[in-house]
Amino acid sequence: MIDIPSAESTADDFEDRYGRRPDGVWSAPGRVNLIGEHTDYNDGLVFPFAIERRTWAAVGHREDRLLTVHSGAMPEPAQASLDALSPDGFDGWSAYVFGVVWAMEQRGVSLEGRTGFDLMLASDVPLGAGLSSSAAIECAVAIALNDEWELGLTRRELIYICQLAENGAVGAPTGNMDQTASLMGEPGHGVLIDVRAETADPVPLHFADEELELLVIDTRVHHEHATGGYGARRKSCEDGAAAMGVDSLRDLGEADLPRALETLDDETYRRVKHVITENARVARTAEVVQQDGPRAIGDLLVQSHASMRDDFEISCPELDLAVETALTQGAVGARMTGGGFGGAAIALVDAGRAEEVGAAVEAAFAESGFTAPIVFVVNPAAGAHRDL
Ligand code: GAF
Repeated sequence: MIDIPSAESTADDFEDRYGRRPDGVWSAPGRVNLIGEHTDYNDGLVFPFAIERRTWAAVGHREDRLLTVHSGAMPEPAQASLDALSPDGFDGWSAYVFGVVWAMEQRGVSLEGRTGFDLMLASDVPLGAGLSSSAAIECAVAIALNDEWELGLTRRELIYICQLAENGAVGAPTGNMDQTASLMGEPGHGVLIDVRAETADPVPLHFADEELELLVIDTRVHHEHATGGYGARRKSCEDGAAAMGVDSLRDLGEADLPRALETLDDETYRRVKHVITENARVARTAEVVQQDGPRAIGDLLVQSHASMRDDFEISCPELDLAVETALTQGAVGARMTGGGFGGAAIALVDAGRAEEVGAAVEAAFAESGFTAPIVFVVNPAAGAHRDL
């Protein structure tokens, strides 16, 4: 039997490891992005939601200046000192934890006179599936330390701290969609994010009211945003904005596409076109879901996938097959979700048909000789909070 972690089990693991009860347990969720891909670092619009899969952080204070982290998923604990925090010294996964403390200091939190902590992490957010397992760790640690050290930081400030941890300590040049979804999610709601305006508004999704379920299809093709295509896409967007004479692609709309076609080389044009049209699709999806309900957003999801497959070129055969099969099986809409180059697809399906659609995707993967996918249903869930 697989042990699914919880706040209680994480507190017990803390006690087994450190010989005392923790001061508290906090948790933060992974996320699914409903629509709006690679728009966040272009100052754009995004529409993700937090999911029930979470990372728990049990924390207890220490008398000295050391930080110790254990995780059930990792064989070795990691340690750092509040007196010598530098991203160069963070090893592997511990950068997600110590990076948050480093980022707090970078953004003006004084570490002077503070004592260290012991921490136990547990998570059921799948790693490398494009569901923000990394943001879930960062946000759980950030919200825990905000309480434990009585910092009084706002959620907006925590978003920027966690993004800085990801960019400066982990080394992934991401935007802040994942951290925003994890910190601002609400049960039953999507989070409509306007990165430029610094807003994150809850929008009811009504999946259950409309007898729909959201299926995640983890292709198990692993991706890594600290290296590879993600940074290359970001650079194309920056180059495209510079060539068009604007600060960011958010300054462009669909009316600018003819000029972009004349100005940019073919590849940069297609990257820019994806971002411009994706921003428009996010705005439309938020309107349509409120006016006509979630059954009416299917075409927008499908168009988003086509744009990522053909123009932004971040899909892969497994993601395309997952989307095509789900649609053939009658899904209302389907698209890849997250940074791309692997990870997961989502499909909005009639409640009760999730198993059938999942089985069809599994069969199609087997027929193509792909690794068996992992398919599960997610629900829009609560953002980061204190559990115990
Ligand atoms: C990853 C990044 F972390 C996000 O910031 C976002 O850019 C996403 O890819 C693509 O939309 O999840």
